[in-house]
Amino acid sequence: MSSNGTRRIVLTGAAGGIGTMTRPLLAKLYPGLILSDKVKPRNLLPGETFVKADLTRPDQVAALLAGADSVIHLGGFSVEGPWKTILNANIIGCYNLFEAARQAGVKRVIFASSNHAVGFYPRKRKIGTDVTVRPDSRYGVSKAFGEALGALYSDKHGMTVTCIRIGNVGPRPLDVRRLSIWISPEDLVQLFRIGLEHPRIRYEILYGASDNAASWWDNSRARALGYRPKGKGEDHRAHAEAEQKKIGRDPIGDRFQGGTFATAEFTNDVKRAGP
Ligand code: 15L
Repeated sequence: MSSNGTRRIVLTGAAGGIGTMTRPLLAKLYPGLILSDKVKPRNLLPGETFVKADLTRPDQVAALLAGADSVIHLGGFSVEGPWKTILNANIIGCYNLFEAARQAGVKRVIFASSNHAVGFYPRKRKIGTDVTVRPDSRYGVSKAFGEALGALYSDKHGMTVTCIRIGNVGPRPLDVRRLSIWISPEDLVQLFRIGLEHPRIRYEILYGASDNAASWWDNSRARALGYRPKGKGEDHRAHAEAEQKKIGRDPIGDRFQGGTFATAEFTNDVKRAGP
């Protein structure tokens, strides 16, 4: 809490894709949001404050989180990349974030995990949040690391941590894979709100998906916490199928939930991959 009684909520990765889509919605719910990134987001809204921070610099992360009560951690590298990039942005950066949060007495952290932490599960299989992670990329491994770090800080230090395995955020599903994993910005903000406010959360992993009939995920835990997604992937099926035609078939990625993330750098026999 700040001295005037309002919550000090920090949003990392504020200049990125998800930050940009959710900021206007968050600004209405949580006036006075502190935005952070390596570059300043364009068009700061009234009430938003920007604090520049590089997640690989513990001193900068500590200064960012001083006095904060909650963090929505979207910061980091958001796709597959070279090991050094993933290591710095998503492993070291994520550690710096949780450790600075602990030192600052932050009560709640929402961690933007990803579907790519479980991207080698076959599309034929419906999975809950209790399955063993099967990352499809170094990026997916870094998200599994963040989830594990969240569990450690929750169990050891009493932090309230909500990990959201985000599918794909946008106004509508981009292709057939995304019909199963799409989430609207409004529904994602609903999940952020649960993470920021629900009184009974200690540590949770939730799927960041709208109400998609083609979903591969059992998101009953999110529903039990009050999540009522409004978006429906099926409403956009015609668009997604038309876009899919332009992409064509992918004999590896089409089998797995992670799609092209599973295909990239793949050298295995496809029958031996995944559980
Ligand atoms: C992600 O985790 C990425 O951040 C995003 O850029 C998309 O690639 C998304 O997954 C997806 O799977 O569509």
